[in-house]
Amino acid sequence: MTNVEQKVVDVMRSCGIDTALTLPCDRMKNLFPLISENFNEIPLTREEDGIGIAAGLYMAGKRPVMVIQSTGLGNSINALSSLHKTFEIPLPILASWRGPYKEGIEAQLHLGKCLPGILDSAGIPYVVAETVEDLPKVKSAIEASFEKCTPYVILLSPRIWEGSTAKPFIPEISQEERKFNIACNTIIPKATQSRFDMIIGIVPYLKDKVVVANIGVPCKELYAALDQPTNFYMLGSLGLASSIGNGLAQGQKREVVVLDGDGSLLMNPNTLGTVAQEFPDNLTIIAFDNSAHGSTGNQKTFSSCMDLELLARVYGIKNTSKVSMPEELLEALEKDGRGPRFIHAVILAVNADVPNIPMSAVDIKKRFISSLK
Ligand SMILES: Cc1ncc(C[n+]2csc(CCOP(=O)(O)OP(=O)(O)O)c2C)c(N)n1
Repeated sequence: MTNVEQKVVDVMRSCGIDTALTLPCDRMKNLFPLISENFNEIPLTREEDGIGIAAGLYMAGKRPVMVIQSTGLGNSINALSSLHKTFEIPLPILASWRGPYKEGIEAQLHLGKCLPGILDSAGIPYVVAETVEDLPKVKSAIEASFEKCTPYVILLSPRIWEGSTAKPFIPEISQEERKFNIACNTIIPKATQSRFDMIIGIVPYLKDKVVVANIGVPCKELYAALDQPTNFYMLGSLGLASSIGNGLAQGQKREVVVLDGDGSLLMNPNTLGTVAQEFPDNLTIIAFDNSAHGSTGNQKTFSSCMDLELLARVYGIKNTSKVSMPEELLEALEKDGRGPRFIHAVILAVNADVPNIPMSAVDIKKRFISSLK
């Protein structure tokens, strides 16, 4: 008789893993307490957020894994393709493979059956572990992920846990009274400045900071205003700017400034919750709010009907502010105050006429990683 869960943890430790991004599956429920005990655990509310955080952690010098249900791979294919595959970033993913083995939930069957084909055609390597004898394959897959700089999926069949001696563990959740004090009588000022005006205005602050720029025009405007090795230019994975910034802030000590957008944040607002929970005090998120998908032709977002600063506060980020002028943004950045910080910057839906970034994804990544060493 073997404690299979402990053996899986031993394999992860032998590969130098330091951080585990987790979203549970019932079949692996006895693994999660051991994960919490043995690694820095970052619990997720959506797997894509974890893909971005993991990329940031890796580029900051950490060795993260994800431990999720296989359905979460379905949520993550674009992020894995446009971030990890494109920039050649490693990420071992231990996924509880639902569907093919003794499955009781009909909704698990289709994706579970299609998953190997999906991974094959996305060029994401995978192995299947069905019994304890397969654990050396798990170790090789984790090592190959880091050596070959690719995501690598380890499909853990529910069969592997059968007969394990791991202690069943259901944590007790105490539901005490919770009190919140969130001011909501806000005025969102009229926008008069463009995103580019704002970026130009904060160049003195951004110099030598670790900066993550949202996909599309924001990246190109940052490149035109201030290109530097400590800039990470996103080329895809919409929604993950703040996730990547969160991982970078947690993985190293320098201050990280994220130039995010309203469209991006509304695609992945739960990243604000993860930031609030993990509380990296060296992280500042600037939400450039033009109430539009500016990079794709100004299609309206519903940020015009809401207050993004309030959203950040509702998620639990306490240090927030609102600005509409470049000098206000600079002042907010320079003001002392512990992070994580969220600055709502109201801007016009206008793009500067700036050129494309003439660097490949891998060159952006290599230059960026070297600058953090
Ligand atoms: C998953 C996904 N959906 C749609 C797109 C197309 N897209 C690229 S940038 C963008 C707009 C982003 O808007 P926002 O974050 O507000 O930034 P802005 O361009 O306005 O500064 C969209 C919709 C994409 N790249 N990925």
